[in-house]
Amino acid sequence: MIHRASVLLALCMVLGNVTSSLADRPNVLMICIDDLNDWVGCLGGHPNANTPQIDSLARRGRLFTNAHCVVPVCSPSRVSIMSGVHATTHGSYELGPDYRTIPKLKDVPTMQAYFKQHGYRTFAGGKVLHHGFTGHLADGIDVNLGDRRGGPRPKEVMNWTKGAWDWGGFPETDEQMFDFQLAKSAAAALQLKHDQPFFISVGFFRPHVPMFVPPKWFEMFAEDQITLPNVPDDDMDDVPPNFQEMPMIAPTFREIRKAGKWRSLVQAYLANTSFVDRCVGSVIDSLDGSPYRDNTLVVLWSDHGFHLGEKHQIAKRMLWEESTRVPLIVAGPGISPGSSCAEAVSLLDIYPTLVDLCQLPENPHLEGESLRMQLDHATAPRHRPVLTSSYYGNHAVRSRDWRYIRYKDGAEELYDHRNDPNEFHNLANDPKFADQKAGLAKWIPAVVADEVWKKNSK
Ligand SMILES: [Ca+2]
Ligand SMILES: [Ca+2]
Repeated sequence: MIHRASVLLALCMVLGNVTSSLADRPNVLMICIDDLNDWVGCLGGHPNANTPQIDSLARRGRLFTNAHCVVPVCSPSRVSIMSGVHATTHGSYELGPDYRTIPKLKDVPTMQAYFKQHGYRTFAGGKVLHHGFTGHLADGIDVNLGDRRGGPRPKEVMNWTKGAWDWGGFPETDEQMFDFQLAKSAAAALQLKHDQPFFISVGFFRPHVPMFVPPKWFEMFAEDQITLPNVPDDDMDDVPPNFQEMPMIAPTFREIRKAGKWRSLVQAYLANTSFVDRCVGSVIDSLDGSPYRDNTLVVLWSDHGFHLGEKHQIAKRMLWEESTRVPLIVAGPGISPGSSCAEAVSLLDIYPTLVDLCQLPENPHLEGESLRMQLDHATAPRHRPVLTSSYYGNHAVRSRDWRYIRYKDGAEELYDHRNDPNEFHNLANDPKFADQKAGLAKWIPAVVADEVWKKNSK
């Protein structure tokens, strides 16, 4: 009899543990921002940046000051984050195919689907995947928080040409902005009574072009007092021509400068960034006023950076620091506040980190590494640098202190960030750094997946 009671007691304890482990799992609030570079206060990328909400979030968790994207353009960056698979494996290196059409990802669950599969209720709204959670990917999302992106556009041109590349103070109020409405939806979702752990993904569209936000955000930055990026006239003299004159949809830096619009564009980017910071704050305020404040992991990232003149470029897709460096913050239970990590980390690491922190079973598809060690100890070293790829055959390797770039034709660049954070001095042709180059180059796979764009895009 005693024996039977002991067995029953042991069984109850085991069952109790299983039940409590599911209930005790942290919730996840993932905030995705579009085209936000390091012009946030806590990253020090621009002296006029005004982002109190993101800075405050950074102080309450771990700020990664050396985080980089997998591909410096929207769709492949987000496909890589949400699949946990690198571009050199899935083969999307440009603005291109929908996740669903990439053969290598056929059996790879999105982060959201994986969490749903393991007991989470999933919410998503705005721009999370570039093409949205369409087709079978929609099965991974329980609640859609809205598909609209950004905000309304004015009828007349304000500063540049009609279309995606205009900017200015429009519309009148925050409430008219779709991003702001999305923040409200996410804030409301955080106030619901949740009977199971949740995974909320919120994707804000600004500062992505067109850079229209209400005038009050522009008024925060007097155009004549803005600091312009440091762009030496001769900066490109020591750079191979590969990515200097890529045909882009964006206006060129030359065109922007010639039209006398550089200062105005910089102002627009700062204004749009402060607006999106406000949206982030609305969501975090709601979390803080909810019962989930102490049991929710908050992850904030941007899909890639953005040039505002640096390396004589406007926009993205390059392999330099301004294209690849992004904000990445992880805060929540068990993460000590107030310190930052300077190790090079990849957005590919987000999926395995969340799987690890939420104690989900290992997903064998994931190619990144959990950041748990850096969340436990901000100074814990990382041994694998970040690989960023853009257009088939071009790669950058970013370690803690160095950036190495190798283009498809073999042309190279090498920058020492300890002495040259602006990447002004290309050291690739100095024989003194041959070993340094070789050490970084070995992280570029000898064989990479073919580009899938042409076969699968419509
Ligand atoms: Ca983007
Ligand atoms: Ca230079």
